[in-house]
Amino acid sequence: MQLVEALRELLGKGSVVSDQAGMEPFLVDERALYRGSAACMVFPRSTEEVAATVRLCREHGCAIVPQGGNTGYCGGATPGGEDQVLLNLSRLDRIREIDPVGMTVTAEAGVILASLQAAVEAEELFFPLSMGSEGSCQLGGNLATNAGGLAVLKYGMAGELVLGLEVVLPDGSVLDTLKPLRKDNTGYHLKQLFLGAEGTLGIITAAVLKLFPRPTDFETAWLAVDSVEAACRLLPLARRLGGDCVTSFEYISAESLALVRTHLEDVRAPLAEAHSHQLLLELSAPLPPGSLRPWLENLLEAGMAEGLVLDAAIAESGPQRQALWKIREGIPEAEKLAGRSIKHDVSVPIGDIPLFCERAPGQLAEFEPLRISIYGHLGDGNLHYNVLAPEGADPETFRAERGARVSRALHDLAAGMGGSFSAEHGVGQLKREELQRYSDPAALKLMRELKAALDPDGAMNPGKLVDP
Ligand code: FAD
Ligand code: 2HG
Ligand code: ZN
Repeated sequence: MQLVEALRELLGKGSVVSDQAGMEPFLVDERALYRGSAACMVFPRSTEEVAATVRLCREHGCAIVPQGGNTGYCGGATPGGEDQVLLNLSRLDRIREIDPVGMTVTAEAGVILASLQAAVEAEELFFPLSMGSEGSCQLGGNLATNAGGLAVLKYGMAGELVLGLEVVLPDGSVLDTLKPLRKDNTGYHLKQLFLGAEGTLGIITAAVLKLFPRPTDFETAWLAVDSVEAACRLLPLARRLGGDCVTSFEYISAESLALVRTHLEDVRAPLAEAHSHQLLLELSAPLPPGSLRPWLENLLEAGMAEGLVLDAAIAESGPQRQALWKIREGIPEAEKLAGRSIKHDVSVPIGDIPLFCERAPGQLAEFEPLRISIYGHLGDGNLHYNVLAPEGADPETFRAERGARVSRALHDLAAGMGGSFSAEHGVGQLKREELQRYSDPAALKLMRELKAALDPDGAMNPGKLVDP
């Protein structure tokens, strides 16, 4: 094929893969919902090579699908045909600069999130984006999906951590807003266009990110709470009495904990008795170790006095803290090992989470029997309300027969409560129909117009999010 040869000439033989076996692992998405195909796969090493690749593909009328760590949940990085080139960013993996005074880092899109965290920590600084996939997801993918994760409550979503971006546009030109400025009101904030655009408007090649002082004191506790409502009432109390240091406020249902205990090794229940509703609460700050303990004790006492907290286990060491996080972060893996789940990533205004949880079983009544694993970022009003086949049933058949209707029922419920069908995982190809169904018509029109203005030929990640 002419284009593949031209790409080999441009990038070098070692940067182009066109055999099926070599491409195979990159053509299937994390959840194995999609199996794609592509003319070839390229691994450019620099912004210039990305730009030249885009121009060459454009000349040949070929579309481009950007791919980071391929951990996305909505099939956004899976290519859709042999008229598409899969552009993997993993070789753009340099940290260009860490500025300890301005507290910023300039890093390329292919840097793995955990490597970025480690690099800045070595400089006594902190990049707060954190999630179970951090060992393989990449900065570019995090920004393209505007990922959430485990510390949004304190630090915000991925996009809120960005000061500037470098983006290769669909015409092959480079947009450079890569300035480490905290304040810069000079017209439209163009970087916002690409945060959460899932690669449909351009390819992010680098970013300037905000850093924070590295937390040195952590208080992590596993709490049993009386109900989801009690958990929601505890949140403002914890934030008030926690000295504004509450970093994570994660909900874990009994079913989610049971899945982890059944399917992962070396997992002990943190509390002696079984409870229906649990929280993983973490306070952290750049303070001398031990400083936060009185805050935590104070808030636990207040929570118990109000009947919200039933029991608590406080991590007394780094390994104990890690053991608690292993449970929370292990839930997706445990669900996978249990035969996979029908995943949901809904958000509603935080105070309405109890109402959502009260109404959801009614919405799902016609699909019984089923198992429900509810967990997630309660402090952000975002739950993963995941549905599994009943014990003994075939998970694939269950999903095929009921998946779409189960999801529709839960998404309708969230939307009816002013919520979102995708709080943090994006749209990709999985939730395009939902985007049409739930979006404000004016918003949808504007999205299409923006797409048409930036990418009139629809050459950037076609079939994802919206088409022009
Ligand atoms: P990919 O999957 O490769 O791509 C995702 C999308 O971004 C695609 O549309 C792709 O085309 C586009 N893209 C990738 N790189 C670029 C680029 N450089 N420029 C433009 N577009 C690009 N997500 C959360 O939000 N919160 C969580 O807590 C969370 N936990 C997870 C836990 C596990 C165990 C797993 C497997 C996933 C989890 N995720 C979570 C989902 C996923 O890890 C995130 O969406 C992540 O941000 C995707 O990054 P990636 O590099 O793997 O992107
Ligand atoms: C999490 O919060 C991720 O662990 C994954 O967003 C959610 O697998 C899921 O359902
Ligand atoms: Zn999540």
